[in-house]
Amino acid sequence: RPIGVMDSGVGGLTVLKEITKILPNESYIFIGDQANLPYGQKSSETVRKLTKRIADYMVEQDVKMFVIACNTATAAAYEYLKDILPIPVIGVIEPGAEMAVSASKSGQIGVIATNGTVRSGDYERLIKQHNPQAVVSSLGCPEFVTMVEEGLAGTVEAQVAVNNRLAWFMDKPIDTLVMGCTHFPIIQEEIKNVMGDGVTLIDPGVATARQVRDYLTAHDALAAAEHKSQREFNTTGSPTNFAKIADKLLGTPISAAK
Ligand code: DGN
Repeated sequence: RPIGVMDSGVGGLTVLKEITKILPNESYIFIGDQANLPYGQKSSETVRKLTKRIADYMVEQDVKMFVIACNTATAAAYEYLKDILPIPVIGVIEPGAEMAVSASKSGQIGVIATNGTVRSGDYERLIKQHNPQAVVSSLGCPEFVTMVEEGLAGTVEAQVAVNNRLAWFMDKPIDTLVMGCTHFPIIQEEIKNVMGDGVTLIDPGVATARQVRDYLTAHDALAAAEHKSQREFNTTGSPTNFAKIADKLLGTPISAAK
């Protein structure tokens, strides 16, 4: 049975990439809900409904696990879905918060995310659960999502937008920055250029992938070594647009269905 992975758009592919790196034999169904993007500006009730709709579809497809590869949807729907779905659910915030706490020496941690994720306060709450002394500075960067969806990663325009927005951190002595939106690892070069070597960038997708592997291992649910991996990509938006960004990111030609 495949693993179901969802996001509001192409951002979740950064999480899928990390999962497939350590679990290459598994099969995957990915859904980008691009017709409803961005999630970051919607109310948490709306995001919960949209995420539930995709979760129900995934259950119909008989996936063995549902990975919410979107921070905004994790904040809005993880607690709710993990109680009602008949399959295990994994979100990106808890693994990301834990990883940030282990990486930070000073306990001064920055978070960049959508406004929805910042508003939920989940990163701050979970980081402080692991380190009560931590000081968390969170900044909403909703325009980064649109930029990535428009395929602007790697352009001067993207660098300028990142420089302008992240200038906010210049008077904050953070040593760790969480990319709390799954679209952001796609512009991590731009982010690194502004933050410099003194700040460790955290990609929650890496920690999420480990959690997926650990769960499946503990429950004896990994695909057999001889299983041939199949990957299916779906979007509720434009398949051509999706495939273009997905190709670049995953390095293999991808065909997406609507
Ligand atoms: N990729 C999503 C996240 O991690 O929060 C957000 C994208 C969006 O819909 N704004």
